[in-house]
Formats: sequence, C-alpha cells, structure tokens
Amino acid sequence: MTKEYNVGLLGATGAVGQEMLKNLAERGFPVKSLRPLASARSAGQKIEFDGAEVKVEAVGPGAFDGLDLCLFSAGATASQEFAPMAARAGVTVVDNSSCWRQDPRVPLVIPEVNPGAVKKHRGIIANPNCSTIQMLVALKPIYDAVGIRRIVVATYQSVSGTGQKGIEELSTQTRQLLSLQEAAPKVYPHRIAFNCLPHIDVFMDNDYTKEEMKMVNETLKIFDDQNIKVSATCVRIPVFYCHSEAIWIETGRPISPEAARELLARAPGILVVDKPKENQYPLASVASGRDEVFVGRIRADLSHENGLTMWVVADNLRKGAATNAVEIAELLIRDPTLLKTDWPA
Ligand code: NAP
Ligand code: 3JN
Repeated sequence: MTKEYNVGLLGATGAVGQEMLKNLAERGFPVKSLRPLASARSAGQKIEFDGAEVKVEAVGPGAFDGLDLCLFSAGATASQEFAPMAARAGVTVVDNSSCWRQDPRVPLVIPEVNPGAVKKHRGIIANPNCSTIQMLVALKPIYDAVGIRRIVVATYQSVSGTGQKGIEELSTQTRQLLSLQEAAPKVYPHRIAFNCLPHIDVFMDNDYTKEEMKMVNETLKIFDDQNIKVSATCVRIPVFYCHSEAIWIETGRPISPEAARELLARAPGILVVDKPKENQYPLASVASGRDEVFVGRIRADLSHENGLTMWVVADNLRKGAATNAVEIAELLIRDPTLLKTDWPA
C-alpha cells in the first residue's frame, strides 16, 4: 500500500496556496490529511480539496503538530516566524518565500536542475523565485553541455505574481479605463492597465530591484557557480497569468541554435515551440495552466560569437511556485529518510 502523508499548507487562501491545492490533487500526491493554515483573518473559512470541504485554521504554536510536511506560501514574514517552528516540531517545510533562499542551511531547489541539493536539508527547503525557476529550467541543458559565462535577461511578469490583489488591480483598472473612468493605482506605484512598470519589489542600493537581485543570487546558488555573471531587468506587464522572459546568454563554448533546440527538446520539463515562420513561439495565453517551461525564438545572438538568445514562458503560479514546491515534496517522499529534520533550537 502507498504510504500517505499528513500535509499542511500555510497560505492556503492565497493565489499560490490555491494553486498548490489543485496541484496536490491533480498529481495524486499521497495525502492522508490536509491542514489548510492562514492568518486569523481566514480562520474558519472553508476551502475545497479533492472534492471535500476543509476548514482553514489560524497558524500559531501547535498548528504543525502531527504533520509530516508543510508547504508555505504566506510571505517572508510568516516564513521567518513559522518555518523554524514547524521544522523544530519535526515537520519538513517547503517554503515559497525569499526568507530562507540564501541561508546556507537551506537548499534552494528546482527538481529539473539540482534535485540532489534536497538531501542536505535540515528541515527547511526553499523554492526559488518564479522568474529564476523558468530561466534556469531553460538554461540547465545548455549549462551542462557547453557552460554559461553570462546571462542577460528582461522579464515580462504577470500581475498574479503580486497575488490576488494584483489580479484585482488589473481587472478593476481595465474595467475603469474602458468605461472612461479614472483608474487610480492602489497596489503598484503607477497604473498597470495598458502600461509596463520596470519596477518589481523594492529598489536596492545598486539601483537594481530586489526581484532582479533575486534572479542574480539564486542563479549562483542553484548552479553552485559563483562565476556566472547575471544582469536582470524585471518588468510588470498587464497580463494575468504567466511570466515571459527574453534571455541572452554567452556560453563557455559555441553551440548552434539547432543543437541547443535539440538539447532543450529532450530535457525534462521543457516544451520547445519554435517555428517562428509559422507564428509558433511561446505565448502566455498558451502556457497558462500548464506545468512546462515553454522555450522558443532560439537563435544566434548577433552581438557575440558565443551568444544565444531565446524567449521563455511559464505559468508563474504553477511551475514558478506551486508545481515546483509539490515536485520538491515528491522528491522528499521518494526517499522517506529525507522527511527527518534537525533544525537548531
Ligand atoms: P496572496 O494571494 O496575497 O496570499 C497570501 C496568503 O498568505 C494568504 O493565504 C494569507 O492568509 C497568508 N498570510 C499572509 N500573511 C500571513 C501571516 N502573517 N500568517 C499566516 N498567513 C498569512 O499571495 P500569493 O500570491 O499566494 O503569495 C504568497 C507568498 O508566496 C508571497 O508572499 C511569496 O513569498 C510567495 N510567492 C512566491 C513566488 C515564487 O516566485 N516562487 C511567487 C508568488 C508568491 P489570509 O487569507 O489569512 O490573509
Ligand atoms: O512579483 C512576482 O512576479 C513574483 C513575486 C514573488 C514574491 C512576491 C512577494 C514576496 C516573493 C518571492 O517569491 O520572492 C516574495 C518574497 O517572498 O519575498
């Protein structure tokens, strides 16, 4: 008989949490019991899991008792407080926030890229940022084949990356503008409807945003390579679901677009859509609701002899967040010795 697990989900009422619930059910994750957790605001609310109604509980001391593992998507502040609490209670945490991503005790894992890193966990495993996940899934086969020295990336990120409130902001403003009303910004510093904002998360001292620096620092940790140069520009666009990325790389040795296309077509988690003359290339409207990373427009970078450029699209709530977290949980249950924790007191 398949072993089943007591699974917690902190942030169950949020955009990522709802996607995690769908994902657990769709993938047939062996759930013995599911405990949805959120803030006191949502305690008592009923959510649906696998055709049944389950009551949301408020997170706090004792909330993790009896669980085997818990997926977290409640933001960095909640993760800071509750992930160590869960790990000390013997519960393995897969955390979607940025809180623990750079902590040397915490593996930062994309199953298609560095699945072995999961073995080093002590109770907390971090899920990378959505923009990093889709970029590195697409680049891993090329990195392994010929090396990568430099990555330049421009992202086109959907409003669902900001959670439910981002989705509501774009819907409201679009309705307002189309009925000739004022559309005052509430969530973003400027109007997002019919606009593009080169600003995701806060600005840092080096004039990059925190989202851009997440892409830089997470790439180095996941590839376990401090020599790769990365520069990112992250842009919020008025699209509901899926992030798109224009990526330019300088490889260690030359590789033709044809060879890269073949490598990518064979790689796990990737769907190559690359017949531009037939108008076939990755699109947010097609990748929405899917778990694959879509790659196309693969071509030589005319500005560099070892240069390659491509267009990469993935559903930020699925492969960028929920699916990657559930896949990490699947790695854990494949080797039950990995469900042990020894997070320091
Ligand atoms: P969201 O739609 O705003 O949902 C936030 C969820 O967190 C809700 O369930 C909320 O519960 C809960 N929550 C917030 N503060 C809490 C607290 N102090 N204690 C307990 N629960 C709390 O946001 P989202 O889009 O789902 O994103 C949630 C988090 O996931 C983000 O903050 C981020 O850290 C992470 N995330 C990661 C990626 C990625 O790139 N991998 C992408 C998106 C998001 P209530 O209903 O009670 O308010
Ligand atoms: O904006 C996006 O498209 C992705 C957002 C991710 C995000 C949103 C709020 C807080 C994160 C993240 O995963 O890095 C965080 C955070 O945990 O810092």
